[in-house]
Amino acid sequence: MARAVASVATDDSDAASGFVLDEGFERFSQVDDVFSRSSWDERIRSEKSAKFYATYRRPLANWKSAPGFQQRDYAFRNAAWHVTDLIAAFDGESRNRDGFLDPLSALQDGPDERIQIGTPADAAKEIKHIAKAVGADLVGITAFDERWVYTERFDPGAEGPRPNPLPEGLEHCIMIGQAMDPDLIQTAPSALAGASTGLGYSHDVVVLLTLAQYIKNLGYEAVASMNDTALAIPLAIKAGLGEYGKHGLLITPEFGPSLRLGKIFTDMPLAHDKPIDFGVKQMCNMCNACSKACPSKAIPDNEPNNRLHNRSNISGITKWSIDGEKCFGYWSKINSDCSVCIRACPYTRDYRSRRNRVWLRLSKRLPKLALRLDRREGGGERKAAVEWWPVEIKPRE
Ligand code: B12
Ligand code: SF4
Ligand code: SF4
Repeated sequence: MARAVASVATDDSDAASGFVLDEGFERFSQVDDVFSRSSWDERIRSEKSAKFYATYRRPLANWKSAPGFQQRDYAFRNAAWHVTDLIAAFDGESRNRDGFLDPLSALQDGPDERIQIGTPADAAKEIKHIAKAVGADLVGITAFDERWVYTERFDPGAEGPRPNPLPEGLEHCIMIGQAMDPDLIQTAPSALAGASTGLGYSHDVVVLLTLAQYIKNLGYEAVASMNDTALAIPLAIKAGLGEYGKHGLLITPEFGPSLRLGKIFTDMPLAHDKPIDFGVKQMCNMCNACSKACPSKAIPDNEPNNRLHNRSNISGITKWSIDGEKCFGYWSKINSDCSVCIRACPYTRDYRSRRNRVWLRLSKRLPKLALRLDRREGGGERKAAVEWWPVEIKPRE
């Protein structure tokens, strides 16, 4: 299958965001992400990957006896996904799941005339206020940036590309962060930990739909998007939600990397946020906890570079990159998604505790010491799934 069409120029905000693009840059096509490739590419598609997806839809015939992979673990994981799955199926017969292959379509048109809400700074303040009231854990706003928009959407019916249209004039992007349950994450790898993913999406869906409908009710355009349409991480960095880590994920000062991202493209005039720096790069330069912990060896412990592991990496950017084929291969083996890299990262901690907020301040000034403290405290260690459940039950023989 052909790669995406080349385009692009460097943006003025790249230096502040820490983005390094070169002439080899090409926008990414969703056809090339690992999930799409598990439909059309024999390098990824296998009986195991088919079984992996099937466990999200119907019960396994034989449950595993390993703790964290038993019937109730899968029952909870799939229940956590339920609201997301209902919304994903909203546009009927289509296999282009809303929120994954298409934007969320469960929205109504607003009035023709637009309600003015003061300056862009006032409007941004109001949007953040509403987003928080609806349940968003983090909100940041940035300019629309076509470089991170997929060149094509994936069409599972045709197993190939289809257009990725966005209305003209959506100059602003609201980034939403939804925390993932830290207690569930600590049990990764497990189907139980997969419930934190499902819950993250289900909360995200409610926040995105409500906020987008509010914007539409004011007479503006709003396109609500989860994993579809565009790459979330570079937009979230630009919107000041956090910094980029060696494990290839956004790290925030509020939840570390333990969060899910959503976005709303809009033409409502909004003031933009600025990228932040709280010392992640220095920390990642001396830490390799994610790389060491990754069960599939998908996270290299190296300097940022522009090498590609395979066609599932975007090209022409100097950054840390993971090998998505290895990562997804592991998911197919365990019949659930994995969050070990989130669990292992020293930034994943409960910042409601004063002690952890002090740790975060220390991590910026003295990262080596902060890292030693984290390891001494047993940071990143796996908790037994049975400890999460209030009642112990014996697995079926
Ligand atoms: C496809 C996908 C995957 C695939 C495959 C990735 C691939 N290479 O194909 C696999 C199965 C590996 C995967 C795994 C996970 N994923 Co994932 N994934 C996505 C998805 C849907 C699309 C990303 C994509 O198209 N990647 C393909 C190319 C672009 O990959 P790449 O070149 O390696 O680039 C990656 C990063 O470098 C970064 N990135 C891309 N462009 C640029 C540019 C700059 C300048 C920078 C700094 C970074 C950057 O984003 C890419 C993320 O894959 C996004 C949602 C979205 N639309 O962004 C979620 C997303 C990135 N995943 C997410 C998560 C949480 C996970 C997992 C922890 C699983 C879980 N429990 O949820 C693991 C972590 C693996 C890891 N360490 O990265 C979150 C990340 C949240 C965060 N804190 O950053 C996202 C945003 C989903 C969400 N709605 O929140 N994922
Ligand atoms: S999700 Fe698991 S397998 Fe994938 S990169 Fe993270 S630790 Fe490795
Ligand atoms: S585990 Fe360590 S190296 Fe990996 S992203 Fe977190 S801080 Fe960086």
